[in-house]
Amino acid sequence: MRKLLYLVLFPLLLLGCKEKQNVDTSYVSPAPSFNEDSAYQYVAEQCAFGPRVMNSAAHDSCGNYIARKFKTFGATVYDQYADSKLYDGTPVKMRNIIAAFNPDAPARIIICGHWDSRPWADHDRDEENHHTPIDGANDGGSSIGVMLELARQLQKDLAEKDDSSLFALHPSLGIDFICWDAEDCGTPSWANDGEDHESTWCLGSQYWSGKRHLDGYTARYGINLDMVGNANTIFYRERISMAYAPTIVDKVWAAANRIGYGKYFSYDDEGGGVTDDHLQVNRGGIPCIDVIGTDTQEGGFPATWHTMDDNINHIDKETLKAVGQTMLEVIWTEE
Ligand code: AHN
Ligand code: ZN
Repeated sequence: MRKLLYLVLFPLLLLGCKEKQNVDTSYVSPAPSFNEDSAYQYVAEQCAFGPRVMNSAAHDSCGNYIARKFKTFGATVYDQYADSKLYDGTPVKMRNIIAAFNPDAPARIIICGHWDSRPWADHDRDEENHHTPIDGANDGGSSIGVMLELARQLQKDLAEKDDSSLFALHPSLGIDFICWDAEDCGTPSWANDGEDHESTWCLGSQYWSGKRHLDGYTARYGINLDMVGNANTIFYRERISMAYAPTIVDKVWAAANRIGYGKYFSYDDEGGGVTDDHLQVNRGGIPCIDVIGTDTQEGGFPATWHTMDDNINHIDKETLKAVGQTMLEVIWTEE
């Protein structure tokens, strides 16, 4: 009798689970498994240099670290050095780092994010900290950590050298990881006079959108990652992305939901737009979206945003995994 009960109940229970998750459990992804421990380690290694603020030794050393890591993963690395100026006229030496896989392929996808960290914790609850640089584990470090792990996965795939590897099946596809410099040195709140300071942010991507790292370079589309490593993080369909690249938003959100990360990639309409590096890529003529974290509790940017709390202690491996696995799904299912 008891056995019979289980026989009846068990399929019912399964049905219940399936309905709640609303995921096609029969779907088998062709993508490899993103290793969140590895991504976390790359975030920690960046933070260990100290804040990567413009014109600092920590910044320059970390730039070398990022370029070296991508090279060890088999990428062709281009450096784009350029001069710019901060909101107050201070000259800055910028370095955009571009890591190309399958560099000669014509159909390219950009995955990008900034690698500098904010020189001022001007959103910290303690005013004493408003001039202190931040570690930027989430704001800067998390995107690059995810990108490095994606590169490691591409290298593993290349090393297997069999007919089922990504570039064997899709020889016309190439992936470019672009690490923007000088994104986060926009006018600090304590110096803001209420004028429009939009152009003081995203200096590296502004430069690149006018002068690419290679003459005539273009790509199918780009995906910018920003603040993808805290707990209590959710990703909404950001407004500028929806205006310039709605089909790419659909593609990425569908990929995430297909593999069970609908909890992170939400279709709820939040309506916000963010001035970020993706805007510069769009202005340069390549459709680009922003996967940017929103705090699930408070709304708005993650709670650690531009505070002293943006450090390695607040990095959450589950969020890194959700974003990284979604990126692999997008790459591996590209037509
Ligand atoms: C502005 O605050 C104008 N843009 C936010 C972009 C940003 C800063 N992302 C991370 N830090
Ligand atoms: Zn920031």
